[in-house]
Amino acid sequence: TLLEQALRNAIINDAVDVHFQPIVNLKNETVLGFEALARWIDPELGFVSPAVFVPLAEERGFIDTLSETLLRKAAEAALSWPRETFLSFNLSSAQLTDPATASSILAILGRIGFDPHRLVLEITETAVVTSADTAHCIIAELRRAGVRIALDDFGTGQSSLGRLRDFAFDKVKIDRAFVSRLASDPASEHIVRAIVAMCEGLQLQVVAEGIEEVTEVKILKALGCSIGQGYFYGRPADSAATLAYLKERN
Ligand code: G
Ligand code: G
Ligand code: MN
Ligand code: NA
Repeated sequence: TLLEQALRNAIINDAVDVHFQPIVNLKNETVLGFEALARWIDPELGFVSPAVFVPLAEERGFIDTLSETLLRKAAEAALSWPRETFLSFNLSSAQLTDPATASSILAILGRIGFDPHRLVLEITETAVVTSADTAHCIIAELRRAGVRIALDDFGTGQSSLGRLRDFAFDKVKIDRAFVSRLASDPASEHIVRAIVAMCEGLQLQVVAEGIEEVTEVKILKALGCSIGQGYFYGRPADSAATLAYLKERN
């Protein structure tokens, strides 16, 4: 298709870019890390969302190439950040069905000289369901090298609490659907409170996604959630703007 060909060309021509969104300590607003988010503006098609082109690349079998390009770009940019600042990177579910994924990620980090301890990989529940055994092996290999794993979009999709026990995660990211309803919907508040308590018991870090309002920050803090991201703290921005953002804060 036209879109597929345009995306293949964009990858070859290095035209798919990576932007970064801050992840902050809600108590003192220090920046802890950034989530890398793929961005592509095609000269003819205009802005194409990663929600469209990532699934397309998965379906057509070139998600590995796309993801390698994105990780290389993201890690290269992150080399200019303070050493304690982590890089959070989204893995697609198809990548967790391919046993070669762990070694390919570690090889990219090695070539760039990016410390695996600074990398967090975000995976979704769907990803660990489709190919559980392979996903287990990939996650174990990455964690042995120091990479941390975050369960993304928690609470939506095929949630099973058992997965928090069966898989070794380091962090849980509460889906923004709960965060955006915090101020208006008591049920969301109960759900977030329960997730925070459960994660505390399991010694998992909790990150609230999609924070847009100061009211949400206040409720999250009262519920014991101390890490978050969202437009309230910063929209995804390119690597130059991200560096400027870091300089301004230090
Ligand atoms: O930032 P935005 O709302 O446009 O992202 C839309 C979706 O695309 C989200 O689900 C996000 O996780 C996903 N996404 C963004 N960047 C990447 C990426 O580099 N790799 C993968 N696999 N997914 C990404
Ligand atoms: O699926 P994942 O959580 O990786 O996707 C992150 C998506 O959420 C990205 O597309 C990003 O642009 C978007 N996002 C980040 N912060 C906010 C926010 O505060 N509000 C909304 N509506 N979207 C956000
Ligand atoms: Mn994510
Ligand atoms: Na998410």
